[in-house]
Amino acid sequence: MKAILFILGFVLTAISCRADVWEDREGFVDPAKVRAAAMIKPHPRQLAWQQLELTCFFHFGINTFTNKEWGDGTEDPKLFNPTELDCRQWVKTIKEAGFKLAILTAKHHDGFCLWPSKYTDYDVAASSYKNGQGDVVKEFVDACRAEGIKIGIYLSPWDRHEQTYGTDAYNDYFNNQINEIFDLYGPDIDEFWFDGANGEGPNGKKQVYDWNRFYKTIRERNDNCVIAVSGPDVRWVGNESGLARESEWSVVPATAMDQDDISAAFEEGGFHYDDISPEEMADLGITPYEYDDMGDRVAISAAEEAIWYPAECDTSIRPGWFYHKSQNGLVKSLSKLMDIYYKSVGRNSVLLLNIPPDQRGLLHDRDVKRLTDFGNTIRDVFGNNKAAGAVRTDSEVTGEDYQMTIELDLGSEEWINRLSIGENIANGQRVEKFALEVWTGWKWKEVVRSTTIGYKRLLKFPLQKAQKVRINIVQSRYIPEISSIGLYYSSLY
Ligand code: FUL
Repeated sequence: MKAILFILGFVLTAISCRADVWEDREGFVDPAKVRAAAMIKPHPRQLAWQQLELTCFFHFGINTFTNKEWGDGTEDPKLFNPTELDCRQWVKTIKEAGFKLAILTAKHHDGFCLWPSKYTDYDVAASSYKNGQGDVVKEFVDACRAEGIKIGIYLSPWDRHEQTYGTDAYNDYFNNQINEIFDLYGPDIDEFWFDGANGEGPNGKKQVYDWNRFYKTIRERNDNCVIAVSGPDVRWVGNESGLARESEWSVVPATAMDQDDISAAFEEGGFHYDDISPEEMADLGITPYEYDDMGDRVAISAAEEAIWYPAECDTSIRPGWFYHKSQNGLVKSLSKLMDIYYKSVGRNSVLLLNIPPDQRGLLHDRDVKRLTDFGNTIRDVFGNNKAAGAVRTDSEVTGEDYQMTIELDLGSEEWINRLSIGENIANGQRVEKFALEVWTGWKWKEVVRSTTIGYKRLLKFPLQKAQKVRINIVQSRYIPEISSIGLYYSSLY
């Protein structure tokens, strides 16, 4: 009994010691800079990307046939030989689960190209697949177009095969390949994904990338194409667990775009940690990025310049990025995927979920089943918005913190325990602190409080029965523009 009381006491103390989510970080605040940050808007290509919410990766290549995660570029291209390749199966599966864009690893760090490239002979043309007559990128692009899924290409800057790697000539090589992708499959490539891993090439040299040249090429070929991670449009969230921060700002100091820092973060090990939250990483002292709030008032005040640079949360449905038979039993559970959904899409980020095709060139049954369940669960939980026909009354905006309330009359008493709320981010991201309250019949009762909103915030709260609810905007950088509010009931997720 004593032991139980002791444990209970410990747990209660731990809970009561947890910092309030509204607690501000100590430090210098410049109100003019904070206000200016609220005026920063996304580029239309960034806005369109954010609205996708669910995007996916297909890691497929020579590693699929060697059972490796990182090939070293010496693998025999003949090993690449999917027996039942069907990109339409991949794309249909993800489409049915609600995903809107897919990214194929056209070239991973091993340098092996999934399309017949005129700039190298280390590609599908040298493989056994269709006796060298195949083109996986074409099959992928055709499948995406047929299913109405947007197209993304992962082209690894780090190349462990190409002999020119580490010299200026490699920048030509890489730039040529970007152009070649557009020539053969564009112009409607919607995303280029450049990771930050930058190791040594076959000659032991490291590459100094001509990033600006690559970006310019992409902009010239398709100005709507988003350039992610080692790129100016989309920011890597900083871990490979699919989890955003509690407060995830799309406006951050411009230094977040520094390519050397991004590479260093990858090398420091940001990508080694699966199933670990940013908060846990910070506790462990692993801070390749600042895992705490990157865009709070203190961060913005210290920055010379702030930019719109929204977060993308990448993770794999399995422990590895590539398919390994031994991981068939390790496909992430539905509850894990739903937790990731709440902490990525539900925290102002886009989820980039990897599903690796197997050696047949098909998504494995277990992954298909899990994805299908994932899509159905999202539809179940968020399909019935109890606030859809609500009467909404917005108060005046008052004070330096732009406080206001938004009252919703649902028309009848409803059971609710999930909130979805969004800002009109076309005009910027502004809200810093807000709460959800329900009318008990004689007073307003707070049921959950949170920090940033951005494009979308999803929150769970204890089950309530209410007809009137109220969003209380407690602190905002400028006039709040709340464009969507949803209230739902979920029994499990
Ligand atoms: C990292 C790579 O090293 C991994 O293999 C994987 O492609 C991941 C998405 O990005 O940088």
